[in-house]
This record gives sequence, structure tokens and C-alpha cells, in this order.
Amino acid sequence: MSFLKRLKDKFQPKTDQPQTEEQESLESQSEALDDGLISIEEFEEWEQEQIGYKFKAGLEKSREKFQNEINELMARYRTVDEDFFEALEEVLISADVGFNTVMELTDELRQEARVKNITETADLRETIVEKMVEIYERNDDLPETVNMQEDELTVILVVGVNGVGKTTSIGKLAHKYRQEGKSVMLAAGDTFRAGAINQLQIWGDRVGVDVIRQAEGSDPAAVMFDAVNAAKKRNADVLICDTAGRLQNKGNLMNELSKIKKVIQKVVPSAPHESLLVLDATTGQNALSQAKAFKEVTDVSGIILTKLDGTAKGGIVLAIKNELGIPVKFVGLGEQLDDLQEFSAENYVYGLFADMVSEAEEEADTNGEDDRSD
Ligand SMILES: Nc1nc2c(ncn2[C@@H]2O[C@H](COP(=O)(O)OP(=O)(O)OP(=O)(O)O)[C@@H](O)[C@H]2O)c(=O)[nH]1
Ligand SMILES: [Mg+2]
Repeated sequence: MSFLKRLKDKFQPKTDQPQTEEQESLESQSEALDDGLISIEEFEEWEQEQIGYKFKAGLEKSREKFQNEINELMARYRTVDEDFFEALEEVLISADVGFNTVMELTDELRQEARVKNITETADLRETIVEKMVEIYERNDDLPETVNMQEDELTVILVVGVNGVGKTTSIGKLAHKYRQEGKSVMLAAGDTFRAGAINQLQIWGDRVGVDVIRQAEGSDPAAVMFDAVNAAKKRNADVLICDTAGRLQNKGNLMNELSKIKKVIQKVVPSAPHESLLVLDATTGQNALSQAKAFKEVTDVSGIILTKLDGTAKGGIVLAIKNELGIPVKFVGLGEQLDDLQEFSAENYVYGLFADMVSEAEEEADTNGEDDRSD
């Protein structure tokens, strides 16, 4: 089965009547309420669908921009030739896919077009999406889920430059784990910026979790030491640690983070179990350089990519995984509490190419039985 058909089967309404997303969602909700009981499988399916819609809604701006560019390209170049590939390279690079990944992608597309004898650019559309997913999934040995400890405290350190969305993401993450029934605590490790401690406290109050804090200007390592001890004593499941973004140079950053890690390890030797770097997706190449800089001074086990609901260009996810070898673990799709979602390549691609999935569906309908599936 072709990739777009697979996505279509997963996300498109199964009835003959076209429905809006709201209708669908309301209908499945009221169905669920009608008989009072739904099976766990039905609930999980419904939940997965809702997550799919979140990706679709959050990625609306990126989708529109990217698809317009691809459509324009297809209209301008109708035959598959070197001019087309060069223009495609430009579109992908401007969508933040990253130079090396673009070269890999277009080389493979050239080959695919040759082997399959594809001469019209319109027929290459689906292959472009498929190749992007294929390249994304190529380094699949990277762990995409959070390294949660069973029956033991999990310590998550959150790092990143100022303004990228660390504190907000910590609040959302705390909410997510609370929803899962875990006991969560927060550590106010950003003692540097005025107001940072209170900002975390507000999130803590909102989500209903304790915040371990000290006075502004105190040593972040001391706050972390307190926090890990308190979390252990209270048998918490997860401790999420905020850190300062405003460190003047790499030397400072390295010293501070290694000191923080050292004190955490005094209490929990296997911690931190995750060091999540927060990157603002709308900053494109800048986000990539930040990731490179952080990778040089500390271990980064995963990325939280925020503000994808803004004017982010969709390709950044590919660039991060392929050019940095760090998995994206969470994405920020908006400013609501439940807008931080676990990253899923399938949902992400659906969010970016949802309209193409509908087009593929229409095409299949007008062509009758689509037997091009492979
Ligand atoms: N639209 C959108 N806004 C976000 C998202 N994540 C964070 N923000 C916004 O980004 C701004 C900065 O977020 P913070 O959480 O304060 O960033 P920070 O990294 O803690 O910043 P410092 O404490 O100054 O280092 C806030 O206005 C957030 O509402 C997201 O996924 N989508
Ligand atoms: Mg902050």
C-alpha cells in the first residue's frame, strides 16, 4: 500500500459523507457517551485520532506555506529534469530541511525517477513525501520515547537558550505526567532571570504540582540538590528541572550544567535520565546552531521542538534528526496545556501534507479502484 493511502486510511473519515473534523470529533464523543461504555481499544483509537487532529491544526501555517511552494514548483516545472531538481533543492533548503539532507533526498529522487521512468513532476509528488519519511526513519536506532524509570524517580533536565519555551514546556510536560497519574515535582533552577522562579511557580500551581525553589540569585546546583532530595523523600515519579537560558558563553554554560549534573548524581547516580534541549522551530538554522553548541558542552538526549504552530518551516524536524543525530521527543503545537505532544513521524507528516492526503483520496475516487498501490 502506498504511503499516502496508508495515511489516508489512518486519518480520513471512513463514511461516504464528507465530515468536518468537529463533526467527527463530536460524533465520536457522543457515541462514546451514548452507551456509556466504550472499549479500551475504541478509546485509544479515538485518542489517536484526536492527536492526529492536533498535529494537523498546529501545523496549519507550515503546511500551507510548504504546499504552496511545492504546488508552484510543480506548475512551473512540468517535466522531470535537472532544472526541476535544482528548484526543488531550493524549496527544500528554504523549508529548513538542511543542506546535506536535501542533497541525499534529491539524489535518491533522481534515481527513483530514472528507475520508475517518471517524466512528469506531478507523478513525483507522492514520492517526495515518501522519501522524506524514509529518510526520517532511516536512523531509527535513536530512542524516541522518554527514558522513564520504573518504580524509581525519573529526573528530566530541561535546557536551552532564553525564550525558546523551556518553562512553558515544563508546565505542559508536568500536566501530561499528572494526567497519566504520576506524581510530579518541579525544580526552579533558573535563579538568574528576574521573575523566572515565579513563572515556574505559576505553572506548578496551575498544574497542581510542587515547586522546589530558593531565592533569586542562589546557586542553581544547590536548588537541584534540594529538589532531588525532596523528590526522593516524597517518592515522586518525575522531577522536571528548569535551567537558566541566559549564560554568556560556552564555558559558563558547560560549568553550570556539569555542576548541576554532578549534584543530581550525588543523590540519584543514574540521573539525569533525560537532558531535553528546547528549540524554537521558528528560528530555523539558528535552532540548529544552538543544538550544535549544546551538544558540544553537554549530553543532549532529546529535543523539545516548540512553536511549530507559528511560522515554522516543516523541514527542521528532518534536519535535526539527520544532521544532529538527536531525536525530537516532543513538539509544541500551541499555547494550551495539552499542546505539547509526543513526536510521531506519521502524525507530523500527516500534519504537513494533510491536503495532499485528501487529494490522493479524491484522485483514487475519480479513478475508481486505485491499483497503483505497492
Ligand atoms: N505558540 C507557541 N508559543 C509557545 C510555545 N512554547 C512556548 N511558547 C511561548 O514562548 C514564550 C517563551 O516561553 P518560556 O517558556 O518563557 O521560555 P523560556 O525558554 O523558559 O525563556 P527564559 O526563561 O527567558 O529562558 C512564551 O510566550 C510562551 O507562551 C508553543 O509551542 N507554541
Ligand atoms: Mg524560563
